[in-house]
Amino acid sequence: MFAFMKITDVIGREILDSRGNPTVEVQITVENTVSKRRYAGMASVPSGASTGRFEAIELRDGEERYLGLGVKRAIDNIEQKIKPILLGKNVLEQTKIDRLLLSADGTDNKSNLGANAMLGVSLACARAAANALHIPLYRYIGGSHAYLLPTPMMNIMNGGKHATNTVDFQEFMIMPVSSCCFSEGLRMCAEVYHKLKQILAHKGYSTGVGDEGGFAPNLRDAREVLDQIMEAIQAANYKPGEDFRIALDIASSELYDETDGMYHFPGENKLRDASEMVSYYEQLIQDYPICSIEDGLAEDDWEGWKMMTERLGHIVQLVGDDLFVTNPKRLDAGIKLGVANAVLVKVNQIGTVTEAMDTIERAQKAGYKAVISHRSGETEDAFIADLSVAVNAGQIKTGAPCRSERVAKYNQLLRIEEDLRKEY
Ligand code: 2PG
Ligand code: MG
Repeated sequence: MFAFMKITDVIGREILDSRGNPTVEVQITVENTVSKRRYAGMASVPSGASTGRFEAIELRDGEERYLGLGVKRAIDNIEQKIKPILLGKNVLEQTKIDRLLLSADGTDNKSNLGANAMLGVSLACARAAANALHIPLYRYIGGSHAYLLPTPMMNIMNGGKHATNTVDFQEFMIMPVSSCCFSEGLRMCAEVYHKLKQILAHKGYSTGVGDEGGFAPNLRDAREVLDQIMEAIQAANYKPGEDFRIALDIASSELYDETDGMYHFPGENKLRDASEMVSYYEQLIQDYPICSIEDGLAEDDWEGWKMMTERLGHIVQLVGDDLFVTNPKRLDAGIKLGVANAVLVKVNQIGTVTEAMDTIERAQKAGYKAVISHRSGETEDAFIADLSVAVNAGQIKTGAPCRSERVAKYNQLLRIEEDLRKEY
């Protein structure tokens, strides 16, 4: 007899994220139509601070409770509009489920049902399906091809919108390049993180952390931050360049001012135009072992991006975050124009598992890298850890080895590494 996993219940609930703001959690229950056994899958939705203008819409209530950030409307949409459509459907048909969500929403930016409502359901369906089949989530999503643990892009110094310090770049990340495996890379990163804390404390800087767990002292500019990181790498007995490279997320859309077309660096008290930004990166790349720059120019500056790709694309990875917003259409446009050479993948920027997978596939087919990423507002859900292995992304950005919502992803990757070692 043909068995399928029938969706029997869909529950939405308002929970808190790592910044103390409400977010959506979804619980899906399914029943094996032959054995009658029941399984459940739960997932929750992250939320950004430096959000791109072209991201799918996160529905917020705008009422007094939670300072306008409540998600009761999204929850109502899950229980009143999405649940009736999904009851009785086969949870194993992820693409079909996501298509149903898309047509029920009927907008380009998911403003009707809310990308937070849709993503919660989409993720929870994938997890319920994996649970029902008794296979790990990464295996369910990635099939037999999933084998690669990602290299952490570990954010150890926070600035921009993720901290209240004077640092203008948003993220300074270390990437272990001489490690044999994920667990060793993670250990090396954690060692550097602790050395960095000692160094900052010794120099009298604050060791308080920003939204993604990186330190957030008041330093003058990127060079001063990078100098501390180089010192920490060496203090941990590693060699900058040989053992560690540096990835930056400038999040430059936040620095860009449309009225004068300039990038404003309030911490440095400086203005730069697009070409000066790229020259600035060229100098930094010469002086530090930088291998990746994310959102080096603003989300709408396609011409600037083209110039930047021509000047830097052959020496470093150029990652489009606000530029592509995990959207297959925007990525296609970028590939056609030859801008960037990597895409940042944040599931909530697009709102369904199927569309995120589509973006990843398009990137990989075009020779672009796909970097799987958390948001600055996260939960304990480690879905993206599984996703990174499922698609053999090779890179994950999920914060410092500090704050449980960040560490949850690293810990899940440790479990997956153990699992894969048994298989091979
Ligand atoms: C980014 C992200 C994650 P946010 O810009 O890449 O680090 O930040 O979630 O605030 O958009
Ligand atoms: Mg970014």
